[in-house]
Amino acid sequence: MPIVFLGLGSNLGDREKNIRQALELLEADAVIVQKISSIIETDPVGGPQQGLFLNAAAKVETDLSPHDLLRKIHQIEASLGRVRDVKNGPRTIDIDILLYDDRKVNDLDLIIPHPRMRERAFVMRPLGEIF
Ligand code: PH2
Ligand code: MG
Ligand code: MG
Repeated sequence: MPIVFLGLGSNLGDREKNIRQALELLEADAVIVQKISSIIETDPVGGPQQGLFLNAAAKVETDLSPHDLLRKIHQIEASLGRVRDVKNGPRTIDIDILLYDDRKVNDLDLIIPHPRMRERAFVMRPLGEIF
């Protein structure tokens, strides 16, 4: 099965619960969570003034295609109260596909590897723990 690394972030509501629930909802359906990094508190990068984030990374296995996984991620984000208004603004949960096996995807709605992951310590620190 393809191995996928996900980045998770939350800075609204019960941040840790949001991250754990997101992983449970992924596991409920077609995704096997293999490893979860520690959850770290990070300063917001970009966007408006907003509260501190909790960030984590997860190693998962799934037979879903990249786009089917993205669709599932958007459903889970919506079910956890994510409202997409301000770019890079506060959110209950953000789930990003960082890496999908060795695949490269360059579509309007999905770029893999995640184009900004390498410059973001809030992604690379947790990812480095489980990679
Ligand atoms: N996500 C962003 C923008 N800025 N900052 C932190 N600390 N953590 C995030 O997850 C984050 C961010 C866009 O997705
Ligand atoms: Mg993001
Ligand atoms: Mg995202």
